[in-house]
Amino acid sequence: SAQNPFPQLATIDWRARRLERADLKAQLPRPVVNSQTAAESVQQIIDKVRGEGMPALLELSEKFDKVRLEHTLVPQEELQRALDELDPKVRAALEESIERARAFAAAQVPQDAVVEYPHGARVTQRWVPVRRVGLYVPGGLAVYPSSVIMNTVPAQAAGAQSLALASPPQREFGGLPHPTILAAAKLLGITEVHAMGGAQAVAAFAYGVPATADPRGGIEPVDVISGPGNVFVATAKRLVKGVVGIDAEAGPTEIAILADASANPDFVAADMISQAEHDENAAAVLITDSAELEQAVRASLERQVAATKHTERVGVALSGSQSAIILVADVEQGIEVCNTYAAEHLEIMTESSAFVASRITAAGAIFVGDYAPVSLGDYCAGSNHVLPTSGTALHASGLNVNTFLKAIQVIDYPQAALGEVAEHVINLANAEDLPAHGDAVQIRQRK
Ligand code: HSO
Ligand code: ZN
Repeated sequence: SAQNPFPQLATIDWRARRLERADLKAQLPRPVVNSQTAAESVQQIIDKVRGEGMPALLELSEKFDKVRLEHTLVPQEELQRALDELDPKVRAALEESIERARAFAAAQVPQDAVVEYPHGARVTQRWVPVRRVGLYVPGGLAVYPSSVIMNTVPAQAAGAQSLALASPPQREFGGLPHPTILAAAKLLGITEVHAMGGAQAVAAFAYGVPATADPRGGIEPVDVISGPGNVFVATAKRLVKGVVGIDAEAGPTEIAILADASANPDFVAADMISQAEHDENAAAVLITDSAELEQAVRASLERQVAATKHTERVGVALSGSQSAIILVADVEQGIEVCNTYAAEHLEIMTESSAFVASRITAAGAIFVGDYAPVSLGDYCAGSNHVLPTSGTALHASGLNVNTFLKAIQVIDYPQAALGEVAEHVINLANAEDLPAHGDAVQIRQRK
């Protein structure tokens, strides 16, 4: 239809209605998710691996991945072979991606915070990396070497000593993980790769697997598990959280674009499609104050969706209730919508896009202007592509070196410095009816 091309994408018209924040939040397009379903079977898998170790792990691989292994550890020669056989163009691209990501991650390492008080007292916040990281990489249809980079680089920049990668064994590759994953691991300097997947891999990382007669058999427990995965992996990570740290749970991927009449409609449509290509539940939301832009984007979608490779998947994602064009009265209202939606990826294609971007207070990542599409950030911008989804950007951050760091507070008070505050400690201790707390200070005051 010439009047309203690509009608399967909904329009939400808020031009005449300025919603209060709570209503706005409730009426934003979001997918419906059910996450509780897998918990029981996943807990059983975790308990089994925890209780029986390597034999259980191998038995579960046979059951779920249809591969019978003798141990999980991938030989070093296989990592080298995968790298040798990698398409040189892909290798060059991965190397560029790694180099840019490393530069940005290195710059994120925080300085220790030190404060000095009278008489030589000093309190320090010292940043220390977690010792060991378990990185999960899915197998199956979506083989994303870029995600290996995005998870590994900040862990290495943080200074984690030990990094193990798990990815499901694949029948068609003789029980090894996908060769592109192995090649990416080799490029990044990862030497410990395990052919294991699903909830059982998460359990093995969280609780470790005792050594067996086979010296390749044991898996040391990790401190943090990161990386994407299917519903079983996500559920397992949630169930072991607390035993280990985890990165955020990733929901369906999403893009929001704030654009005005100055935006290029073909760029807007291309970026919506590129995100919708990920999966049928992916969300693409355009927020604009320009009805002309809306029509031009619809016309462009009509052409570009028909021409793209994954037409069907893209069509489903764009016609779902999670995707829409939201019409607002002005860019100001658009900013308010963006700050409530808290998109995983937010693109700003407006006049003064850098200024508009500076007014954004909730987003996983902001892509500024016409020449910073999300796909740049997915692969080669230097930024991380593991970002908070489903509105969690209201409180959470994308993957960065802090995910793999913890802060230790160091208290260093000489005697005179303690003397300076002794009275206050004793008085507060008494006020809380914890006089032994005060005594521990008093006993040090006797000369
Ligand atoms: N856009 C995805 C990341 C990705 N894209 C990986 C391509 N490969 C979620 O941020
Ligand atoms: Zn992507």
